[in-house]
Amino acid sequence: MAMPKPIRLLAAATMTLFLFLVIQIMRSPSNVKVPGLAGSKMEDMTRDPNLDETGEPPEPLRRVVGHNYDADNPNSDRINATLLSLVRNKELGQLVQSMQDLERTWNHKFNYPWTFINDEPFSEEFMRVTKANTAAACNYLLIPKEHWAIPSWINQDLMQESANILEEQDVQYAHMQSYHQMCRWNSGLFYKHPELLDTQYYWRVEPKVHFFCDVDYDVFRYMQDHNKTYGFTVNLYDSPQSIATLWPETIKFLAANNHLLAENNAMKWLTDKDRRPDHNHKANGYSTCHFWSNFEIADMNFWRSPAYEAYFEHLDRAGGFFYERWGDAPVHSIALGLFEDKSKIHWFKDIGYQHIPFFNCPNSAKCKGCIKGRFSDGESWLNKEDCRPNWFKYVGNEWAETDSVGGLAGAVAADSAT
Ligand SMILES: Nc1nc2c(ncn2[C@@H]2O[C@H](COP(=O)(O)OP(=O)(O)O)[C@@H](O)[C@H]2O)c(=O)[nH]1
Ligand SMILES: [Mg+2]
Repeated sequence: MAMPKPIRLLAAATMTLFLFLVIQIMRSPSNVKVPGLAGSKMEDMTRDPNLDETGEPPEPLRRVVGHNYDADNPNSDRINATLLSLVRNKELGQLVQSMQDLERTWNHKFNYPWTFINDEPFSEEFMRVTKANTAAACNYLLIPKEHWAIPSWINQDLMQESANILEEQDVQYAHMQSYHQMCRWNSGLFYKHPELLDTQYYWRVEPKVHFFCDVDYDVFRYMQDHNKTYGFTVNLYDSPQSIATLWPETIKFLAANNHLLAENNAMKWLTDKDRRPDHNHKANGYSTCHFWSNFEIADMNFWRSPAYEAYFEHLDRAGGFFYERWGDAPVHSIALGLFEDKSKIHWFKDIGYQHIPFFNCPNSAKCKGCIKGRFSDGESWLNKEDCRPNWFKYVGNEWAETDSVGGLAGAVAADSAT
């Protein structure tokens, strides 16, 4: 029996729509484009720059010469900096593993002091074992109670209710109060510890991380000599559910403090909505791109600046460290992206690093134990959490000039020759 014409038309339209959808799904991801060849920028990553042979960043670089970095040299070339680890006594074994990696690849040469910090006193065992794993000086600090405590203006009932909602949205650590306290402390309090007030640079080290590559220059001197504020290894998307109102609060802050915006800021990296529109949508205008802050090499003077102080104060009063689960990573990253000149943010590409489940693993004979270019050793969907393509697109790849040909540097050269 012949179908009536309207039904035939409907069937044809449905078939066309179905075919269109199948083609869309089977197409390679739409965000893989030809790399932009303007200067050192990349429109998107078609190839991980960690596959290109990587050496050291540009000179000047300070190296070990004779005894200039000996642990007991009172006139050493070390500058005002420390390796800094917030850690619990029960994490001693995992911390020692991180220490051993960092001592082997870098600190046995430069002997920067370690600072361990805790909300409870360190055990005798903790102090004995950590000291035994370095020739450098070790300091053990207790966090002042008022820095760690949940602030008086936080409503505990609301906090519990909010944690229930976050948990329903699969936000990790929703009900773990200490995790919220840790994120707030790492955001706006660590550099206010009375015994750190005179320290300028720090390298944050967490338990259970790995370092893979020999680094033969003083990274703190690199920061100082090259006028860098912040160094990262891994650049990621965040879980939008954990920070739903962080960007709206940031916009409110900016409305009254627009003058604090750096001229050469990284706003576009923070607000991109092309690559993961859903993330931007759920985070109310924030791409969720951030530097993964379990690794940071940075200048505390940025956190001590009036701009950051005012921003942290605003966020702290808004309560999102407890009513949501704002992490120190997005908070630090938004502040850097807005208030700092983006040329002062450095990708430590040459520092091979892992914090489960992500890596920064360069292609270099100095690296052992990681697979060059590997971004994650978890499920393959984790690869889409990489936010470096946005960083390269809006800020650039500072290594493009120095990395060996074959990768981006080669592509740029080839393009300008035509
Ligand atoms: N002293 C102390 N350190 C903590 C506490 N919670 C987390 N940390 C430290 O904060 C850092 C981040 O915590 P971690 O459990 O690694 O969180 P994740 O990496 O986000 O899963 C690590 O250095 C932990 O040792 C806490 O309650 N007390
Ligand atoms: Mg960790």
